[in-house]
Amino acid sequence: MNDVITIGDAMITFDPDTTGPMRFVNSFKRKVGGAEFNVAIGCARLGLKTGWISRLGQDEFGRYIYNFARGEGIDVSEVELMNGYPTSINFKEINGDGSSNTFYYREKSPTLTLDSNSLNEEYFKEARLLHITGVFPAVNNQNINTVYEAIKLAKKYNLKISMDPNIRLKLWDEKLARQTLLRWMEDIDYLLAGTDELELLFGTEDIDKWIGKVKEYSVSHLFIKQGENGAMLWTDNNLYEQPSEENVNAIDTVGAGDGFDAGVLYGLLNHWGAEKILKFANILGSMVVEVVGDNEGLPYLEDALNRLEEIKTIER
Ligand code: KDG
Repeated sequence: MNDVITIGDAMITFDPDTTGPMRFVNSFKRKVGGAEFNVAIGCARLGLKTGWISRLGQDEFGRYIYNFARGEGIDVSEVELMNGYPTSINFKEINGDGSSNTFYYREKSPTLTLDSNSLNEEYFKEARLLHITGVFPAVNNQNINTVYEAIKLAKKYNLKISMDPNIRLKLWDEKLARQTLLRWMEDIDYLLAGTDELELLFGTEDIDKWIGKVKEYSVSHLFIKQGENGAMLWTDNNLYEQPSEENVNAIDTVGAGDGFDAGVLYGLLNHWGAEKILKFANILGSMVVEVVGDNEGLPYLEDALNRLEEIKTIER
């Protein structure tokens, strides 16, 4: 049985060797990325049994990502390599402050061959939680129906559902993003979102109004990610706040939110209390930003717990 299953498009991510405008970057490192895939890696490293539903190209990059996933211990039984569809790619441009721009090449994503009929019902029967994000539906309109079908299967078999809106306006427009994600909200248990995303979804900057809205949708936990300003959790009519980790040297912020999500899912599935979950999730986010790459900084459970419990590791 998988603890967590997720569905999404992974990519070969080219990370620049130098900061600054991409037209002046001459060399890149070949890595892997993809919002849902990063969460799967994070969960697997923490020891959760994790399954990933996807399609990759039947090409060298597809084989690389497939083997990478297997190496991380992710269950790839629902991943197929498809002929005629190149594995998705993105190039990153990293600015001096660690922020970045992304350039996608994923119009003919292999996940176009994954539709609502290709979801394996048995896979959902055997899982505890479905994690979805707003990236996969934004890659192609067809994926909107695929995710909706996944939500229906998750409901049928009583899985908890977590959603990170992960709104990428390079991939879809605000209106479609809002309409799609709000429709799904009715079935979501855990919402993990940034403040800008909540503003876009609910049309207000007022936190009390966000809480009012999620109550209408019967979301039980609202996690509010604020990056260097920490995070909040609203649940059971209480609002918890946790400052961000101190002394974090952020060099690449991409993937921080996915790390946060993996920490939250681990805490929730282990029935931790609100404050501990927030602290742990912040730790995971901070560990991601200290390393270049979308998922390289995601820790193994022992390392994350050492930070949580402030246990010093012996280095030499
Ligand atoms: O959350 C990080 C991801 O977004 C990144 O790994 C790749 O840009 C990406 C995407 O669209 O999935």
